Amino acid sequence: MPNTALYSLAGKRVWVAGHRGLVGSALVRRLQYENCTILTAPRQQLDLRQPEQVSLWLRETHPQAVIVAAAKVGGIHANDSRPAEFLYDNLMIEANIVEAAHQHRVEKLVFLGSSCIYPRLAPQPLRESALLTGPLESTNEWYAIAKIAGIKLCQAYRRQYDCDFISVMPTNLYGPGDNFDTMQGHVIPALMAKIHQAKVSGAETVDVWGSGRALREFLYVDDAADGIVHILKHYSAAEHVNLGTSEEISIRDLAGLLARVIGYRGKLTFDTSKPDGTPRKVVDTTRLHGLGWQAATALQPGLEQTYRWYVNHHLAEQRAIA
Ligand code: GFB
Repeated sequence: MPNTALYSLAGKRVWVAGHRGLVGSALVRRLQYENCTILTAPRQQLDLRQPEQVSLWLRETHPQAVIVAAAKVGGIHANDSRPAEFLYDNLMIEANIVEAAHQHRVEKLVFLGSSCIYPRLAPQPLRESALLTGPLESTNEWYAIAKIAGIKLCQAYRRQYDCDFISVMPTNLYGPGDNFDTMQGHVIPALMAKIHQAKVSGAETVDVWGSGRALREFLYVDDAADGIVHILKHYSAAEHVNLGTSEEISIRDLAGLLARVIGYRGKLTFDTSKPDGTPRKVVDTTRLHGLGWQAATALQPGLEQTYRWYVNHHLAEQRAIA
């Protein structure tokens, strides 16, 4: 591991944009172990799609470091059915934050991309250099275009204004704080909620979308936050850095593992009228490992921790509201 950080967080004011989301809330947990002041903006006070509000927020709070964890996100169905929101909201959020960070002389900015930025049929594992080498996956091309634009914004501001803005490209994330909506969420929280409901109601089958043959890589969100902070401190260059485990699993095996973790003994059926999305998506982590970081949480313990959080916090909170 490189011993000396290129950028020290000690004594710095760090704004986590999107602190209520899956990654943002994990970043707030992680940054508590750094000797820094964490800044977060209440959503009712700051609409990140409004440039004046973003500029005013930076003028008033003057952060020295910014992590752009704010984004309109969702699973395959949300991406496929709300293209305008996924493109417009994400373009506005990232453009406003990057421009305001430049205006207000932010020392270090980390932008978070997504593994859907790579071409649908790019060689696996996906190297950073595969960006913009072929057509995108159609179910999430709108989100992907916005995320590619975010990476390019950081590169452009670095090149023209010498800003230390970098991009990290996390693989599919999961963990406490995820969106467990069965229609809008990603595969892990959506299937966890569906399988749990089936267990509680005694349903004999659970519908898994697609053929089950698609391959995905998953990173536990607290590992992702730790990796992002590590990259923030140890990396400064135009090209983005993949953040993942390089391990993949089929959706069929993932669904079986979830059923075991949840204790569901019914049958899993595959609904092939629903899309598989990208057939395979596993990132190359050579650059990440070169920076001296790798993930600590294997998939099964990560799913067990997430399930405990889902039952003890998410469902408990919902019962309290009802
Ligand atoms: O997680 P997911 O929605 O996103 O779906 P993507 C992953 C795979 O799980 C797909 C299957 O092959 C789905 O068909 N799947 C099976 C399910 N059952 C379910 C279910 O109940 N819900 C969901 N959501 N999927 C997203 C992109 O792609 O990945 C975003 O749309 C973003 O742009 C994100 O990049 C990380 O991996 O297909």
